[in-house]
Amino acid sequence: MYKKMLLARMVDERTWLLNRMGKVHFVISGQGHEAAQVGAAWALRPGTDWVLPYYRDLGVVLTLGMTVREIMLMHMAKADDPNSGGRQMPNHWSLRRLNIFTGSSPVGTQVPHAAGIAYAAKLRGDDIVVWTSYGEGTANKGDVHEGMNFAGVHKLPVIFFCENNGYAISVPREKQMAVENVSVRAQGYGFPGVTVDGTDVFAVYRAMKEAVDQARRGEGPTLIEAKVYRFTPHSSDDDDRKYRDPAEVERQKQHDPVRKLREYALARGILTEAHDEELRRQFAAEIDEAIAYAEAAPDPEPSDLVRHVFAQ
Ligand SMILES: Cc1ncc(C[n+]2csc(CCOP(=O)(O)OP(=O)(O)O)c2C)c(N)n1
Repeated sequence: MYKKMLLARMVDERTWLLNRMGKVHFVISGQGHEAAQVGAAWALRPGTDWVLPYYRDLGVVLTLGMTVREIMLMHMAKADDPNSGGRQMPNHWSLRRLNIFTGSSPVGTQVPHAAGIAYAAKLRGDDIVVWTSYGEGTANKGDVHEGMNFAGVHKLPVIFFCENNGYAISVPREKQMAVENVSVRAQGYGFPGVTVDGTDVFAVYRAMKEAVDQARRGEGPTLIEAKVYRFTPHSSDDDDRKYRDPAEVERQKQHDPVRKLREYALARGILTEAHDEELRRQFAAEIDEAIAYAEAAPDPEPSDLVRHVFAQ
């Protein structure tokens, strides 16, 4: 779990440098969300269960098995990008071999799709669960409520996973909803809702395991709300100093999930400083290699522009 969280952080940090170098044009980060993402993905069966993530879910796709090369091909919009052949915005995750379902840019549209896939699985008797994620701002969209209602009525094997980082771009939580926790809404749809500390990978995994087991037993959906904090601006096109105090961000870094797990593992002798150094060296080399690979890869052909847009 630590390896995946560290790799997600290091890939994410590197994309900001690539952005400043003019090599990738848009970055939307998961820094601060790593424990929530890795803890959630850890409870799923890659390539069997269906996953409808949202743009911050770098830690999810890495844990399921997307490679750093594939991620860099996406960032550089190359023809071999398996997410969309370089045709979607970055972080619109999609990978056939891992059952990662392509998403749209309007937020929340993945939620009815997740309920629909879960409904199909139930009708067919397929032994799968469906997992979908979104932020707390998106939790207020009609699509999310419709998807949850449908899933509650039909007791579908679907897990709704809200990564609540307290902001929808510049709008703080208290201006988005009149309740403290998104999870209370599950009650209105007839299934359990829990709030977990999204900086604690074990707490997230525990909640996920329970939800996954329940879904597999045919007992229906769960809403999990993971409370996290976003350390970066909303995206590389956002200036977060306009709506939050940099001191708040610094304070929140005391709960940095990657640092927390590192300290936990060091204190128990599971990780040593030397091993950690070695991991960081190894990941930096893997990222360097992936960037070089993606830079040398071919761009999409202009003539392919509408491939996958219209049926052929
Ligand atoms: C339907 C729709 N409205 C607005 C937007 C613009 N938009 C993109 S991301 C975002 C914020 C979403 O916030 P939240 O769901 O809390 O997720 P976070 O980015 O905080 O992780 C908005 C408003 C959009 N993409 N789609």
